[in-house]
Amino acid sequence: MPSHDRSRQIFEQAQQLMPGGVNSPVRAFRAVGGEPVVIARGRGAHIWDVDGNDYIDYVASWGPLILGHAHPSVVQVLQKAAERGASFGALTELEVELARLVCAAVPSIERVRFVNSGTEATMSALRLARAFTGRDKVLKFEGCYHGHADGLLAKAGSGVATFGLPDSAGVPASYTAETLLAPFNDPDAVSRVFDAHPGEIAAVIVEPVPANMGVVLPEPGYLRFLREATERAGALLIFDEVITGFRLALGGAQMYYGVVPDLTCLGKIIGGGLPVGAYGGRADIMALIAPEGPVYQAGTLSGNPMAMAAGIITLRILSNDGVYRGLDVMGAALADGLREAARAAESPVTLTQLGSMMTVFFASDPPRDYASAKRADAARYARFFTSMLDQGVYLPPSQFEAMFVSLAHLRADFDRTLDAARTAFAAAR
Ligand code: KE4
Repeated sequence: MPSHDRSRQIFEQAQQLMPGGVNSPVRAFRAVGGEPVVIARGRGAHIWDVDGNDYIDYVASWGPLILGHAHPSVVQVLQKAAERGASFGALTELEVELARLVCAAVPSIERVRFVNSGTEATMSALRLARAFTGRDKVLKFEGCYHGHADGLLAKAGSGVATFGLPDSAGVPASYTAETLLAPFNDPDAVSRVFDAHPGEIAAVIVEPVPANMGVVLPEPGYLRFLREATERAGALLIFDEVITGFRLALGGAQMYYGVVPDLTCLGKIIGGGLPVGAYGGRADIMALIAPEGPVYQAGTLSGNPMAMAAGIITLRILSNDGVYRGLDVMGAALADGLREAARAAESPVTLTQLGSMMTVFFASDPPRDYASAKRADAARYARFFTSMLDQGVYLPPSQFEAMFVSLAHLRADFDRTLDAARTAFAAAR
């Protein structure tokens, strides 16, 4: 068994100083038990903890590290950017270059605003949608996560498509009263919400391929239905592509499925590992953003040169021919290998995979929405996770997250992963 003495020491100190000892809840391993390992460094597809244990990493910092850790080109541009000065709070040419790359790649984005997180991106996109339509209500889907802005921390009340109730302490009911909810993959539920609130809904916000209830695939025609239903109702369609943006294709899920929203939220990959979020879309809508229009949104470090430099080199590398075909092949190969390993261990597992993102559900059927995803056996996932961690494979510490393959993963990494999985599926029985 690997030693975690140093991790334990550091985590003990961390808990004295920071709530849960972490700066984001999921990192505390509470969904899988045990204590988190403290990471010292990463390179390529691998990370090492402070006790020197080596892990094949499938968290990728929750998605951003699609090139792998410490990619030489990213390190180089960051060193140069740091030498020129980390931030000026003024326009730099780097912002123009990253904006050009994003607008060229993402079908819906004619103009873009950079912020510092996915939360800021979705919060700002909703404010913009409300201003553009003059309407107050928004519709989101159970199990989809769009960051921690008050109005988006809502869960379904009683019944199905109802007013949202706060999903966190400290959020007044009035802040989620304008948030409507429906199950994902249920067109009738969406129609019922629009019928119940004619002329009131500013926007529908959706993860086009939800990854925050584990990876759940949109059923054929569902995204097209949301596009047509919002157009009919005079509401905007917002794709939260913080995870799927530049992950599923250079143009994200909207390119992959051929459904173009009015606004798109981005994050993670476009920062190359540094804090960046963005929202963008139709030029006539984006024209409402200050200082051009009346919708206020601002940020001290928005568009900072370090993050822009990392994002630019990342998107340039992703723009090379064959990158996404390679990621698709690798993702499918790993998913097939994991399915085979689960079958060999007679473990009832469903593996949902699209491109380089996937989730191992301890369930007999692939979930289609949050209610079915929640029926997965999270306790078995926790046992699987722990066995994989002890064998040097670092998976998301929650059943309701996504695993990511990067351009840095090698066949040897997959072979080692599948060896570990055969043992871990048996341990999780
Ligand atoms: P951030 O504010 O964490 O940068 O982005 C929020 C966000 C928005 N939209 C989607 C689809 C997201 O997945 C996220 C954040 N993702 C989580 C993991 N699923 C971040 C990990 C964490 O919370 O620590």
